[in-house]
Amino acid sequence: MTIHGFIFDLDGVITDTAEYHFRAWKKLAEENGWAFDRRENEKLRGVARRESLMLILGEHASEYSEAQIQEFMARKNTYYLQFIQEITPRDILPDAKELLAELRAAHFKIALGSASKNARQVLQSLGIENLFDAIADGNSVERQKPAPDLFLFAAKELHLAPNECVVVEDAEAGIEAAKAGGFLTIGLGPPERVGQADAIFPSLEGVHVADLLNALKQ
Ligand code: B16
Ligand code: MG
Repeated sequence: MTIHGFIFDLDGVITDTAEYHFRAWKKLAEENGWAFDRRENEKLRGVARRESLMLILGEHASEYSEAQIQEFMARKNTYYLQFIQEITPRDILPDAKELLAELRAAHFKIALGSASKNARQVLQSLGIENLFDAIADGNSVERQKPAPDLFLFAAKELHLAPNECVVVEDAEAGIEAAKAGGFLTIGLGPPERVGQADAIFPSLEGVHVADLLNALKQ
């Protein structure tokens, strides 16, 4: 099958919102006396909001009511929204914007495939919303990564079949989701994390369209 489209994850691929997610969860954890550090935060990479909270609470999750869980998620999001007000176009990861522009010039369709419910706002702050033909975010589907639903939604929006699209992801759950949906996959990061991908790059820095296509040929 010929490749006609690319679906990009947001956090860890186009920008590093992970730092802001960390600060927001940390603030909530401190207010409640929960243990939470950067090592724990690494487990939340690409994981949706509710599942992230469940990972932080661990076996203590059952001690809280649904109303409390909802309040924790809302409070974390309020903090996160405050922190991401700092985001500007300078926060785009090296060469990500250049690659998006190169893909557009080569007539590939481009979608976002992010678990975040705040993805649109982040893209606006980065000033690159216009580079995407479709946006699939945390509001688009019920089942989150590692279920393939988000990427299937994105492909549908692009009017492409999964095997005509490449998913670019930095999280293990994201690669798993893409593979489950029948997509080609590019993993960004260490093999321990994205080793299941069809091709791996440390990041998008210095990466051009030809590099992606060549890496997928093998
Ligand atoms: P929100 P991605 C993910 O973004 C983040 O990696 C993850 O840490 C976060 O919990 C999730 O979005 C949900 O974000 O609370 O803003 O809805 O990597 O899928 O772009
Ligand atoms: Mg990510």
